[in-house]
Amino acid sequence: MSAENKNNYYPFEEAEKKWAKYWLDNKTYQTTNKSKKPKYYILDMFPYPSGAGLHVGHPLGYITSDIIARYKKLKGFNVLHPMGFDAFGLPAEQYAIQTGQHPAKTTEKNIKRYKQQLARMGVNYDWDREVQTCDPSYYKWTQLAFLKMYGSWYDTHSDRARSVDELISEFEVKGNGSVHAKHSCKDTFEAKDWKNYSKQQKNEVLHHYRIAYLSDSSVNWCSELGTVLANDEIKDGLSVRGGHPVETRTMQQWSLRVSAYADRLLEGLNKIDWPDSIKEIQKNWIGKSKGATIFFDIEGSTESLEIFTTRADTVFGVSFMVVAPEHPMIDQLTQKNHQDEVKSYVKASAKKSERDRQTNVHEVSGAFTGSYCTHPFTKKKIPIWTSDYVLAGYGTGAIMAVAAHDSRDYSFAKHFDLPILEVISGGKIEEEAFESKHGKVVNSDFLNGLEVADAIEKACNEIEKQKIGQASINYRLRDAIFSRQRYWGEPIPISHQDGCTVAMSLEELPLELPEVESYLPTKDGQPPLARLDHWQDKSGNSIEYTTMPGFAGSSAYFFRYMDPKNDHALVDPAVQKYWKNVDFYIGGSEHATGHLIYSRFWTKFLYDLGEVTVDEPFQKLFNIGMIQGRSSFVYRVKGKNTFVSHGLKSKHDTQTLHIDIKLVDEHDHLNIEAFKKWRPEFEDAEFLMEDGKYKCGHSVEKMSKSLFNVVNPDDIIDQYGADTLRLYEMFLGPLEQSKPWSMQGIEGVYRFLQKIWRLTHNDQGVWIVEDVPAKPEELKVLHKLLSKIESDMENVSLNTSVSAAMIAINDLTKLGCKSSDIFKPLAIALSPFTPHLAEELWHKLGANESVHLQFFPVVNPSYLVESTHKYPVSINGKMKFLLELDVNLSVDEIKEIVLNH
Ligand code: ANZ
Repeated sequence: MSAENKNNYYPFEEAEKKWAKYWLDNKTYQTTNKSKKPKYYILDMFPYPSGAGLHVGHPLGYITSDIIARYKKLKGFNVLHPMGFDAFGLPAEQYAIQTGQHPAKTTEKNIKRYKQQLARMGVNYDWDREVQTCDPSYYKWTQLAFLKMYGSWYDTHSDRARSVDELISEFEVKGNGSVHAKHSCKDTFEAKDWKNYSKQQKNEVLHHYRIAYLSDSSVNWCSELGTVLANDEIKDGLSVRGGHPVETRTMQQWSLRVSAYADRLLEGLNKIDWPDSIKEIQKNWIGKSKGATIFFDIEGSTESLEIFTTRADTVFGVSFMVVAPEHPMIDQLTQKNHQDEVKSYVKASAKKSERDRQTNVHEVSGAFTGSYCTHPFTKKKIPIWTSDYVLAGYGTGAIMAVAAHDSRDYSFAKHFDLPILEVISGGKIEEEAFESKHGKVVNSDFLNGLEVADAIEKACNEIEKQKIGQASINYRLRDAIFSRQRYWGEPIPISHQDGCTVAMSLEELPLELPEVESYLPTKDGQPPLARLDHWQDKSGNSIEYTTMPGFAGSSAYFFRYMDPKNDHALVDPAVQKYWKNVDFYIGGSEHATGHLIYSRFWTKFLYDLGEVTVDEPFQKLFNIGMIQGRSSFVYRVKGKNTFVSHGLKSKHDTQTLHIDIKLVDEHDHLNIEAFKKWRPEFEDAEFLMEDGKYKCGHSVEKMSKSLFNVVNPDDIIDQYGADTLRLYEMFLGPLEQSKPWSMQGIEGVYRFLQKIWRLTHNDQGVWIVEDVPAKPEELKVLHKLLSKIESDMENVSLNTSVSAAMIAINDLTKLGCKSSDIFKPLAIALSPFTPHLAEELWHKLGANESVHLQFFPVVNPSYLVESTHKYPVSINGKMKFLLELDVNLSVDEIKEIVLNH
């Protein structure tokens, strides 16, 4: 910057401060709920305020939504563009355990920092609408929704949630036999049974119907974190947060009956504009499978084993049965002389997480229970095994194994030397399982000769006719475990009385999170809330100890922004009717199976209750790619304090260490002095260099504080200003792509802004724009840009708009443009991208109202028509030069000019 002409330099520091204050003072970004304009609701996935603050990867989405929000305002929409914080969460609690600092304090501090960072980027949020999920005035509504789920059941006839009171009335009149519900109740009872049930029995039955219910469920338990984790919180058998081991345990837990909504979650995908990849992930997650359940009688017992299969056509190929180690009948099935083996097998598989069990398909393991079933058609004896490749929570937790046509069954049969019976022709079953669904059925009695699809139908019909089973649909989607054995979450507003659950009344909400002396579980493994003596309701009943999971607070926050201060409802119905749902939702794809499923479920539930008028929360979804970091490494000779340069490392036995990227220059050379000061242990370090320099290694990884590769947007704003940061983030490339952060090119973007300044100011820094009419060539440049921005906004292709703006400014510079007729619309068109600079120019152009309150200039197509065309001229088939000629010339005229040339 030193070489710059100080007089003719865009003083971004002053300008950005001035306009930030102006927008705040004038409440430029305030959004009203009453407007005749069409609405547009654009939303960022709200962040968890982490202690590390924002790095340059985070703003990519925030800047994108900011640009689109500003553009939509200019296009005449009433735009809702709020921001808030997903403020409950594990890191603040872990930090509290280590330091004793209350998580609310850390969270508040982090939020403050986030807001400062966001404000510096010039984002146009209406901060009056901010929500924080840890604020009791917010979580009151999360708790209320939970209570409503507790008070509801899912009626499959009317396909919606209904009140449990209505269900009780039905039980009182006719029992549960004719109730059409999504439930988990194994017993059928009549009205008189219901009336005779004890309070506790009724309580238990109702939990099998409630949408928010208590049950013994098999959960992923992480003892290191002291809590249960959802499937999407585990990767490769370890917790995503912290990488700790996870095992399967059975615990009493609150769950939400998300599975009741499986079909609607699937169908809803057809009416929303989301990336196909995310829809596909959700479809697989919901995993609808059509098949049949079949009962196999157990030898020597009156009971039968119910299995789920999608391949009823292969029923004659069954050579053994497999039940999950957690199957409720496992003890009953295990014969005396097999007990030791089965027991130790069940114990060992509890140590594995469900993911492990699904992914480690090559490790075959299992145990024979000693029991047999009878084949429903052939009446042959079939051994019953247990193995953890069969999952307890899917289907019936038991399968009929068809070794010849299912690869997992095939490996199992090979391993344990069980028969492999071919029933579909076309494969080489001596080598591998033949899993194709095309082929003719063989060795199968009444199914012989049929194609697979026809055989499935015929087998199902026969199964139903002989009453040995029925057609059935299964979903992979599980109910969502809703209990966390933690402190820093929403308290669950339920108390326990004589073994029954009691809902708090709505007037008692919010049930505020109390103070505790320690954030650790109690000695006997109870959650931190169990430490309190007074954690009781009005009647002295103890209140639930677990708290809600992370997804609770983010499942309906988008409705709260519409009406954030309402004391009487999550959102006023009229206000919700105006804003409907989010038009454009921006965030990362990592939420595909978590937040983006739960919030869709939650919305559908609120819709069923008539609380909102939409049943999909996010109409259009856009996934922003990740900005990765470029990490730097040094290589330490094992056991010594000696570091070898990158090119020499193969000659030594070294250990690779991440180091702060600030210690490395653009050629990857280490600043040795700074490195020695970085950590006391490196003070006496020695170096083996190459050509007198220490060269570091590098790689592209996730941007993360722990990898020391984080770039702070504040540093960039200090050096270049917010407008440069904004433009540069857009300039990096297509938004949906992931890409490494690099500083190459930021100078060019910075110079572009200075160029705009020099176009409008002379060498002495004096404003030189005049009220003179624009020349046609200048208008053409302007309108080309306007039209490009319009189409790019629709396609969210903002990098190409930035390049188009650069070209336009170059062209206007060449044309020596001075006309305010050009600069006025240009300031408006650039304002979404560079809001500060545009506001500065706009005011210099004589305005006294913000540029952000204007209308986007109307594109005039007549300016876009090219008046000349560059004709390629070839001689003897070789293109020699281009000749620019008027487009209105006739062929003969062109011929003449070319020949004369
Ligand atoms: C017999 C059979 C023959 C099967 C064949 C497959 C191929 P999707 O499509 O995923 O629903 N299965 C059922 N319950 C299971 C459980 N709890 N854990 C593991 N596997 C289970 O798959 C359904 C198929 O997966 C079912 O059809 C069953 O194996 C197995 F040639 O039954 B099949």
